[in-house]
Amino acid sequence: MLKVKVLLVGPCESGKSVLANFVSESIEGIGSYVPTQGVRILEYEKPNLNGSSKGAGCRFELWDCSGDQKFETCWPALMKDSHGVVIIFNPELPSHLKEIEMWYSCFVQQQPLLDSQCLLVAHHKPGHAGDTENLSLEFAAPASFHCLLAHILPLKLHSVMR
Ligand SMILES: Nc1nc2c(ncn2[C@@H]2O[C@H](COP(=O)(O)OP(=O)(O)O)[C@@H](O)[C@H]2O)c(=O)[nH]1
Ligand SMILES: [Mg+2]
Repeated sequence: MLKVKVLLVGPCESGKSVLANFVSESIEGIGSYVPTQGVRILEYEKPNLNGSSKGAGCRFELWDCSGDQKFETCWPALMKDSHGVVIIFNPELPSHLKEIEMWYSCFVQQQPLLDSQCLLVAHHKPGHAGDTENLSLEFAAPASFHCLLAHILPLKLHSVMR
């Protein structure tokens, strides 16, 4: 079975843990904010990647990293052997916009990873000013993740077969 390690990084309170829980179908619901300390690792399996029952399976590790830069000394250890990075930010917060470049530089450019192994997610919390149609994470997140995985998996398969 293939193993794929994907990091979720970005500013504090951007929705990394909510997104990680949702994608991995974790039972942890959405409640009051609990800052992630260091990292949480969530695992989930996709038994057949191409939709047929005979396809190869894949085990995903989602590394839900803290947005607090006090954990910066741990970042090299978190990044080791990762196949993809998802940067999540809240586009309504100017402080988050300023931070994106730093997260991209540290987690994508310095590894280095290809841009096709990186996904930038602008995550609006429900109830924000432009939320007229009440589109939520439930609709946006799986599509974005599948886009990222579609990029990462061929690269991973290539490295396995070499
Ligand atoms: N209802 C709802 N609340 C959200 C959503 N995204 C973030 N939140 C709220 O924002 C808080 C912070 O999100 P969290 O994922 O913990 O942030 P991070 O892990 O620090 O990036 C959560 O405790 C939720 O209350 C969402 O899609 N739906
Ligand atoms: Mg968190």
